[in-house]
Amino acid sequence: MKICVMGLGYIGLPTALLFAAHGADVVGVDVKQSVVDCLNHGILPFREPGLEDLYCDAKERFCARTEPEAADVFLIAVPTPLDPATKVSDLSYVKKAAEMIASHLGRGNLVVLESTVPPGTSERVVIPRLEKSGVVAGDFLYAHCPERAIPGRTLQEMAGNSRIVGGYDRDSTDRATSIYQTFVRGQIYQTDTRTAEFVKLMENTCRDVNIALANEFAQLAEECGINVWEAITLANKHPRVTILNPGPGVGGHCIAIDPWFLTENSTRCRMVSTAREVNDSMPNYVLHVVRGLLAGVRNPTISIFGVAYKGNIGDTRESPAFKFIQLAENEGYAIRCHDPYAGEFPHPLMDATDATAGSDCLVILTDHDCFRTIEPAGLRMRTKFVIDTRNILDHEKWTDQGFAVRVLGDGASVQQTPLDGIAPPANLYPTDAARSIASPSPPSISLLSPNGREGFL
Ligand code: SAJ
Repeated sequence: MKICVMGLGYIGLPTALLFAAHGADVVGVDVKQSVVDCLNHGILPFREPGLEDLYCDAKERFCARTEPEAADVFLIAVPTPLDPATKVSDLSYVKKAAEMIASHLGRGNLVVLESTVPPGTSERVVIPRLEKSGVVAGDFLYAHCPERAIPGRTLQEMAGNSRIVGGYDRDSTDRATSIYQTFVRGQIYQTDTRTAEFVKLMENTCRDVNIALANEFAQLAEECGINVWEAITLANKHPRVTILNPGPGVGGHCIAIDPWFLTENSTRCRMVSTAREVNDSMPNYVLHVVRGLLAGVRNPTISIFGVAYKGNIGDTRESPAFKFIQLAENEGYAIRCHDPYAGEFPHPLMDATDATAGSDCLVILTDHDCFRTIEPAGLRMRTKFVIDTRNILDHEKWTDQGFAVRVLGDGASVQQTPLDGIAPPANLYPTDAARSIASPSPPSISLLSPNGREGFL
């Protein structure tokens, strides 16, 4: 069996290599010559656990090209970005891939769309372009099989997770099911193309709404003086309750994007768009907390630990760090970033010591496991404020080292009016000059201090 995979990104490349490692002859196609050249020299364009070993198992049956060629199966795994201005899906890569395949498509061939798309896209956009080949759907087979793999565990999930196969007709569904069974150990569920498209969006939207609820609970808990992390743990003891974790926002190419694919053709998505708004506002909320701590500090510097969109990966797509940094710089804060996983990032990435030397507030934005074991004693900050938006630090260790720790959603540490009558330490605020960062002072925020009593350090 010969398979042509269109798009060698985070989904297309692992999928192509899995098929090749399980006996298919695979031609991987990517418009980027650099990606093709790298792969044909055994260099992988991104890091993912297990991918190098898989490449070794697959390389005899895999090659990369910039153009498709005749094959038994064509698989489309190209990006479907969101137009940030209109919040509408950009299907240009999918259209291009379908047009490129059309010139090689023959009777009996199967075309599978893995890219995430709005419901109805297969019928309205992809199949008509494939039929420009002169072969009509039914004479070629077609299915939508949305990927469900999470970055950081992509290979295990591609093989282990259950899969949805939505076929144009019965033959298409059965044919697509049989090719995935070459490496998928999970159950394969069959349906039609439109339902499969909808299911994919439901999965990611459900997660986004759940995270938005957790983020709202975090803000409510702060107002109520409650530790949301403890509360969520207790609530999740209920057999029918599963609340996810709050955080500084939702990133990645999926959960932050896909809900808009549901709303773009509908006027009935109030909850879905509200959840997007809540999650997109979390960087503002974190900056609001920073502003409260650093109100009046001269030339304040913020150290950001973690620019990847989530823990233990280097992927920064749609990361909340982008918005947080933009907002903070607009308010005049100097920014320093540290992330041991991230590769390219518009802001220089420093080591932990340089990123914190002389800074005023350390903000944990990404839940990398390595941040859990940072040694605070080694950090030379001007003012020792830490905001843990992921609840991953050993807070006692940090407060023992003289740091004031503020945990997102931990209202137990947010007692109102800590500043009244407490003189700030010397030279923290310039007495002679107007405060450098004149911003509306948010409600004062108390801090966990070494002796457990509120107060300044
Ligand atoms: N996040 C929270 N709180 C949580 C869980 C996640 O704030 O409790 C944040 C993360 O920090 C990150 C974002 O949400 O910024 C998304 O991370 P994620 O781990 O939830 O998901 P992704 O985007 O890495 O992968 C998702 C997965 N979808 C679901 O779990 C429903 C994956 O299975 C999909 O294949 C993938 O999207 C995709 O490609 O669609």
